[in-house]
Amino acid sequence: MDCIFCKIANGEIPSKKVYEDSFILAFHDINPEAKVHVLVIPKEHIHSCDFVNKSNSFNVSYIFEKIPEIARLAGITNGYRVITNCGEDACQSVKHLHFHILGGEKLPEQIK
Ligand code: DGP
Repeated sequence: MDCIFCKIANGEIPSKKVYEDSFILAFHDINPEAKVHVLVIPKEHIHSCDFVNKSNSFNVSYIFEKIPEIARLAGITNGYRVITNCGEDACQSVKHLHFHILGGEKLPEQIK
């Protein structure tokens, strides 16, 4: 499958890793929109929020379990924002479910 985040997950494309285990990978966004901008993805290909279902939703709860640890590992100490874009109107550019963690500075009220 020609998915850039699957290629990052399997090591074909390098990334600046923050955290990795059997199920998920967290890495720095190539185009940061905050002082710290990390993406968290499931290793399993899920197109977007629209494709979360009973058989794969474990990935989402697991990612949220791990987000505080990932934020800490990325050096975030004073709060963060978690965003996922789903579909055209939300400008989802990579069609593999991912969660943006933004922090490391005082964020504007609206970002992304
Ligand atoms: P979204 O607009 O929500 O689909 O965000 C996709 C993000 O992925 C965007 O902030 C830039 C980031 N991105 C795209 N390609 C790469 C890549 O090859 N490496 C890394 N580290 N980030 C990428």
